[in-house]
Amino acid sequence: MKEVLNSLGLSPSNPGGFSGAWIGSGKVQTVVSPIHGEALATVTNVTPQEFETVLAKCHQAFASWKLVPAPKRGEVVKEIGDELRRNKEALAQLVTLEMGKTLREGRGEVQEMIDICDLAVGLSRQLYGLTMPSERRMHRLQEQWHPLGVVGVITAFNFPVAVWSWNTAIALVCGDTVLWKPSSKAPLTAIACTRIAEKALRKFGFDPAICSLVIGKGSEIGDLINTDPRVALVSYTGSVPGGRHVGGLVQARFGRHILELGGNNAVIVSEKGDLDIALRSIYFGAIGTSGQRCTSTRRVIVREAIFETFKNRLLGLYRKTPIGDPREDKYLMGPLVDAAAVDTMLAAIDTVKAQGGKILCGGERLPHPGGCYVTPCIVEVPGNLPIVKEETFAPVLYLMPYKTIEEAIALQNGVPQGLSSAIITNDLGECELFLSAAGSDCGIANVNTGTSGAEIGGAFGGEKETGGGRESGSDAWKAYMRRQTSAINFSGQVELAQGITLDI
Ligand code: UN1
Repeated sequence: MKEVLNSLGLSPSNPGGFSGAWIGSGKVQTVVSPIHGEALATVTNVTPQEFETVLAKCHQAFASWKLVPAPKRGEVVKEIGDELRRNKEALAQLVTLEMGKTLREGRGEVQEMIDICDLAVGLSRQLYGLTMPSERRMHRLQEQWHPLGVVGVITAFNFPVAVWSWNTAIALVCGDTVLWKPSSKAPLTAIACTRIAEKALRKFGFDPAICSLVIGKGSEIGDLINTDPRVALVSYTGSVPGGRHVGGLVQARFGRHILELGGNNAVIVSEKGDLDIALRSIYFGAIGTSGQRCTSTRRVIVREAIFETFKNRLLGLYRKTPIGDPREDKYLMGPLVDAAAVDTMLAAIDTVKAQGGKILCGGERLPHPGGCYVTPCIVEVPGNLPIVKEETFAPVLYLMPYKTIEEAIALQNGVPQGLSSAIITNDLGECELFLSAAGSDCGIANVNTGTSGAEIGGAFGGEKETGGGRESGSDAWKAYMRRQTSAINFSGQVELAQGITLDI
């Protein structure tokens, strides 16, 4: 444990603020691992005054960073990616220690960071604007993309490093500076990443405040970000109530936001699909990260004719789920992030029972000194019961039958969230219907693969209560830049648009 912390530049006690220098004199927080309840290190939160210092520096750094040619900014991101490659194993281990996902998933998360850096490096030479034909003679109409400003990145515990990297790698090549407020449940990984970014920025002689950090409570430090007009864009990943709060504050000052909130992701299993593919995708989707991904599979909608067969095979897998220390390869499921998460899961199970759900397996707290372990749970439900419409951030999977594909799609869409969805089918008609305007209403709609594990190349995010924001690949970068439309007249005369004449 010590070696991992040391190799990433962490000490037994760490300041939680950075903007070129490390500061922090607020509340001292002890970070405890959900694996065994042992203390990992302490972090000193920033005070509101220190927040002001950090934001002022981060904002000041924008003035020169925005003038650096984008491909040069890309070189810094390339260096961050290389540094992540060198530290992949240590960082994955720290992620596992701090929030409890399995090491194989921790490695996957760091890989996701490396991948987005590669994407952003390429993007740094492709921040294209368009030219359009002007309606006027000898005029040119064009749009170009300029850096936006400080991007406030507020992240959740479940992907403590990847979500920062999706935002940061893109924001940096776009010429923005980044102010990161990580989850208070995962501050050590945030310090480790900030050190990596600091090293890369210093290597190229840039102001390290370009990647700043503030660790503190959402209600205090988070709200300072949300309300400050110097923060041009707030990218928030978290719960629906959290997003409603952040979105309201940012909107009230006409700031921009990217909201990536809760999911309630379903897989439709058709009798025309491959059952083995269905089982593997759903099993990983539901128990991966102990059901704590926003893309976790929460509902399975199974064709009536195969319901019993599918249910029994899934139960077989669930009952032998190896649960234990996520650092050991033999375990597929580690702990939940903390004791409160266990309580929330157990409360949801009580509620679904009261609402008519039938517990088929799991849903128990596992006795463990200091760790937060549970057994993954499957509940049979007749449809979207009230509790099923809520996102319970835990390994609880609701199983429901359907008769027609239209009914299955209506069930899939019949929740307030709209992040991820999938269908398992080899029927072309079903597949196309699911992907059509009459199909899934989610930001992600997959065929013959599960709801989680989105690749960074696509834009990531969802609709309805998921918040509508998009991060990561495709053209998501446009949200991190300022679009400017220009009409350039080289005719030597004045010609008004829309055919208006001016007789003077
Ligand atoms: C999240 O849970 O906030 O698609 C992000 C996935 C990962 C990212 C999840 N690539 O499951």
